[in-house]
This record gives sequence, structure tokens and C-alpha cells, in this order.
Amino acid sequence: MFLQTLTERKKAGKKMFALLIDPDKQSLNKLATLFGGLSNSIIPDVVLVGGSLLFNNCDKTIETIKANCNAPVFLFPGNASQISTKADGILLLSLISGRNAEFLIGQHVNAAPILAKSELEVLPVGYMLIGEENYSSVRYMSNTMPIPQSKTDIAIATALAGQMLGLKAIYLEAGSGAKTPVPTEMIKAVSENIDIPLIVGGGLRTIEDVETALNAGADMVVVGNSIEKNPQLAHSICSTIKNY
Ligand code: 1GP
Repeated sequence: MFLQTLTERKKAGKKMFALLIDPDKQSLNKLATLFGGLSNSIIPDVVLVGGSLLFNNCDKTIETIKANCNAPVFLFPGNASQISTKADGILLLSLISGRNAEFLIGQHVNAAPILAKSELEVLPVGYMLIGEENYSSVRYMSNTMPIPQSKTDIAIATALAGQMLGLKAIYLEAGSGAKTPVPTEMIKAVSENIDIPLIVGGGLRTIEDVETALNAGADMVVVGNSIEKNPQLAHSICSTIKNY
């Protein structure tokens, strides 16, 4: 079970790396090259597949990843239509930073009957958008207001509420390709106030960005965009995380 791994690694102070693949942005050939280029011992802890809006079906993407890498593959869906039973599990994201019932519970109701019949591991995650000035895709698609970057107190209270509601992890999301990642003060404050694992992503472009987020208290970092542009970064992050 991936949740068990995430929780145990957190307890042991070990860090994790999630590589995010957007099926619309990576051709199957490129994916095979990306994952084929990672040695068996240096792979991400999990591969996430999804996006705010997808034109392509996830099945082929997942099959290609699985043919080239032993890491578990989890769906990171923008909505219930992105469910694929080819994956090992799903981050069941409840957008707790927003007040749009559709993304707090609506899509989950659509997904539940399909998930109940599947063998996917369901990992309930409190998903929190942390905003910068510009609109990100996820902000537009979810029709919600992000928590402002300076409002650490609101972020702490929201994460705590998610934990109290029984969610198994909190994800601080700056948005894919965000100019500025989630501020370190916010990562630190949220991680000090919750006991469940903390996932951080959005706008992490370099090893330094990744290490800054990990040192601030992230238990798992998510990187997508920058690896699409520079596949070598995946290898560097995998190697760096091993030393934590
Ligand atoms: C987006 O947090 C993820 O949902 C990853 O963001 O694509 O900017 O790495 P990037």
C-alpha cells in the first residue's frame, strides 16, 4: 500500500519524489525514453498521471510507464473522467482550499462507484491551491480562489481541518508551471502543525527548489513541467532524494 509507504517514510524522516506526467504533453516515445533512461535503482517513489484538463486518455500513458519503470503509478485526476483502472491507485483530491462543492465532493460521488469496483488504492488527499497573481490552469478549471501566498494562518487552519476530516495527506499546490513555488514559510508552518504527510508541488524547477521544499518540511515533492523540458532532472532528483 502506497499510503503505508508514505506514512512510514514520513515517520522515518525520509523524503519522497513524485514525477508528474501529463498525458497530453508527453508522447509515448518520449515517455519510454524518459523512463527507460532511469536505472532500476534510481526511480521516482511514485509516478502521477493526470492534469486539470486532458484531451488524451491515460491508459496508453500508464501502460508505457509501467513497461519501462517499476514505480507505482497513481492517478492525479482533474475530474472523474480521468479514472483509469490501469493505474495502481488514485489521489482522491478534495479541493479544500476552495468552496466549489463539485471539487470538494461532487466529482468524488461520480468516481466512487467506479473506484469501489476497481482494484485501485484510493488515497484521500486534501488539495490546497496556493495562489500567485496569475491564473493557473487548475485555478481556472476548478473555479476556486487559491489561498494567498502570504496567508500562512489560513493554510494551517485549512490543512488542520483536512486532517481532522480524516484525509490522509495534504498537498500544497502552487499550480503547474507556477512562477513561484509554495513559500518555504508556509511549507514549514503547515508541516509543523499536521501529523499526516505533506506533499508540495508546482513551479519546482531545479534541485535547489526541490531541496528548499524538502528542508522546509515537505515529505514528498511533485515535479512535472521541468522534467518535460529537461528529463535529466528526474535522474538528479531521484539521486538527491536517496540521500535524505
Ligand atoms: C502540478 O504540482 C504539480 O500539479 C507539478 O507542478 O508541473 O510545475 O512541476 P509542475
